[in-house]
Amino acid sequence: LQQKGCVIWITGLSGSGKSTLACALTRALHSRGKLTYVLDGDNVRHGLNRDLTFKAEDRAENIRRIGEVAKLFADAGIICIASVISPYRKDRDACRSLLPDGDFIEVFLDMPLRVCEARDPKGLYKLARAGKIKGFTGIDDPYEPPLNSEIVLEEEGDVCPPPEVMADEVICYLEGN
Ligand code: GGZ
Repeated sequence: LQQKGCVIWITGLSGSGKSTLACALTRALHSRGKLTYVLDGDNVRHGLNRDLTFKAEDRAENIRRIGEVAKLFADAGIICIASVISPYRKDRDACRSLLPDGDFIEVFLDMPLRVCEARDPKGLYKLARAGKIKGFTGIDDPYEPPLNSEIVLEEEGDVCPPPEVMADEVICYLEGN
């Protein structure tokens, strides 16, 4: 297998486009003959992490488990893409510290709350604003933005670049490093 494993950690608010980016990135990597695996927060919470809620200690445990599993994939030579809100800096940094330097690539999908809330693909922001979901990230639970992520993806003049363009940015980074 001519491939070195690594972890690409996509962090950002609900509705920022993490899953869509993970999907575009997987497709782009596959077309280059790379083996990938996506660990998506929402999916993992239906299986491995179905015992966990959204209170802080459970989010920490969610991230810890996803970080450990991502490391297993990376050890096996697979490019593991984790797409999870991962709102707390110390939890993300703990996942980073599991891997050798350079093997954890943090991608901050820096979409403003205003944009994510306007998209509201599952109507969760609406429920959170109405007080029907408590402790929703960005509304009444914190999101701590990364300070030193390898890649920051943001709007360009009020327009969000298409997922394929953002995926290309990540691939450029991987090729250059
Ligand atoms: C944030 C929530 C919450 C609360 C349910 N806060 O955008 P989605 O809907 O499809 O994906 C979100 C998902 C977040 O799971 P993660 O495992 O990524 O979160 S964390 O890293 O914080 O552990 C969202 C939905 O679950 N969701 N309740 N209170 N997002």
